[in-house]
Amino acid sequence: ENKESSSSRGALIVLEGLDRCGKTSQSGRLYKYLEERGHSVESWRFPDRNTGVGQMISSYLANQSQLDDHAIHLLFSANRWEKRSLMEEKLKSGTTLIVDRYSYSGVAFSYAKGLDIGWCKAPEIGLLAPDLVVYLDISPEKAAERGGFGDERYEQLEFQKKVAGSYLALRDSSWKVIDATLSIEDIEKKLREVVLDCMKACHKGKPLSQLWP
Ligand code: T5A
Ligand code: NA
Repeated sequence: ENKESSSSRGALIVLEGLDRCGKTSQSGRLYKYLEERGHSVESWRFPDRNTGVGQMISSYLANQSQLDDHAIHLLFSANRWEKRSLMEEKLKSGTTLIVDRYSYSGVAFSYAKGLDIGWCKAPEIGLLAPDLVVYLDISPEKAAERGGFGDERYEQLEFQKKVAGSYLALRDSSWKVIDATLSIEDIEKKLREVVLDCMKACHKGKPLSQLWP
C-alpha cells in the first residue's frame, strides 16, 4: 500500500523489566540471531553510559554521587534525547534497533520513588515510540536471587516491588509479556517470534510514531 517508501525501515524493539530480569542476555542473543540471518541490526541500551550525561548517571547509579530525584529523572531523559536523531536515522535507513531499557524504565523507576506520573512522562514526549515493547516478567523476589543483585542503587527488594507496580500501571495491551523465569533458550524462542512479526509489519510500511501514543 505504501508506494512512496521504496526502502523499508528498521524496527524499534524495546526490552523492559526489573533489574536482573535478563534483558541484557536476551538482547545479545537476539542481536546475534538477526545479524547471522543478514538483517541490519544494532544493540543499544539506556542508560548509554558513554556520553557525558551517561557518566553522570553511571556515577549516580554506583552511589558515587547524589542527585535530586527530579534531576536524575531529567538526566535519564536527556540521555535518550541525545540519541534520538541517530535513532531516527538508523531506523529510516533500515536498521533494526534492539534497545535494552527505554522511556518506560525512565517513568517506572521515578514513579516508584513517588514522583507524579504525568511529570515523569512529560520530558519523554516526542521521543520515538517503540514498534514493540517486550516485558520480561519476573517477581522481585526471584530477580533478587540472581547473581549480582544489590550492586547498584535501585537493586533492593523493596524498591523493585514498587517498580513492578509502576510497570503494571504503564503496561498496555500492545506489550508482549514473556515469563522471564523460563530457561534462557525458551525465552529466546518466544522473543524471536514476536520480534520477527514486528519486523515484518515495519517492512510493510508501518509508520514511525512518537511517545506517548
Ligand atoms: N533506570 C534506567 C532508570 O531509573 N531510568 C531510566 O530511564 C533507565 C534507562 C540501570 C538502572 O537504571 C535504571 C534501571 C536500572 O536500575 P541497567 O544498567 O540496564 O540499568 O541495569 P539492569 O537493567 O539492572 O541490568 P542487569 O544487568 O542487572 O539486568 P538484566 O540485563 O535484566 O539481566 P542480565 O541479562 O544481565 O541477567 C542477570 C542475571 O540473571 C541471569 C544472568 O546470567 C545474570 O546472572 N539470567 C538468568 N538466570 C536464569 N534464567 C534465565 N532465563 C536468566 N536470564 C538471565
Ligand atoms: Na542489564
